Amino acid sequence: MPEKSSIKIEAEPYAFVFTPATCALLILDMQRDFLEPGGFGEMLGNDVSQLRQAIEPNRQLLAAWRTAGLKVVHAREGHRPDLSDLSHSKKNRGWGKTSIGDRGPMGRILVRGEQGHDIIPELYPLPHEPIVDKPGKGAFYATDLQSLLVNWGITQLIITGVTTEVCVHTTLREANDRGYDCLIPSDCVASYFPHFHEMALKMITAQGGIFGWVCNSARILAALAKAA
Ligand code: C5J
Repeated sequence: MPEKSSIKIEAEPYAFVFTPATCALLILDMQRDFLEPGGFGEMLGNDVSQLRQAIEPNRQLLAAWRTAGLKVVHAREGHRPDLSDLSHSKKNRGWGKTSIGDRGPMGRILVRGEQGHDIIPELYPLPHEPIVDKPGKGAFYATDLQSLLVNWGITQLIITGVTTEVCVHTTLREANDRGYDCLIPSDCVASYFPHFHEMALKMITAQGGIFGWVCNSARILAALAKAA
C-alpha cells in the first residue's frame, strides 16, 4: 500500500489516528489448544465457542491486512520440549490436574512442535509472516518482538487474539509501556469468561485511554478500504 496520510478511526475513548505504514497487526495465541473442540481449553471445562466467535472477525481483518500489504506478526504461547523455559510458578499454578508439558488431546500441552500448540488453520501464517514463540503471557517478554517492530519502524499496533484479560492485556500493557499506540478490535479478542472480556475492554479505555483504544473491526476494515 502506498504511504497515505493518516486516517481517523472512530474508537473509544476518542478517535485513533491510524497510519497504515507504521502500524502492525499482532495476533496473539489463536492456537488449536485454546480454540478447538477437543483441545486443552475444552478439556479444562471451558466453553471454546466463546473464543471461536473471534475467528471470523480475525480472518476478515487478516485478509484485508494482507491485501493492503501491511506488517503482521503472529504469536504463540508455549515452551521448549524440555520445559527449560517454564518457570516453576507457571508449571505449578492455574491448570488444575493437568499442566503444561503433560499429554493432552493434541499432544503435549503448550509445547512447541505439538499439534495443539500450533495456530488454527483459519488464521495460519503465510511463510513470510513472523511467528513469535513466547514462554509468557506477554509477547514482549523473552522474545525478539521489540527488535522486529523497531526494525520495521512500527509505532502503532492493532492487537487481536485470546484471551482478552490474559495474553491480550499483558501484551497491551507491555506495548503501552514501550510507547506503542495500541488499538484493540473488540470482536477480534475473546475470553472463556464474557464478563472478564467486557471488563478488560473497559479497563483499556478508562481514564482517557490508559492502555489504548477500542473499536469494532468493521471500523478498521473501512479505514483500510479508504487507504487503498
Ligand atoms: C492463557 C492466553 N489464558 N493466551 N493464555 O493462559 O491468554
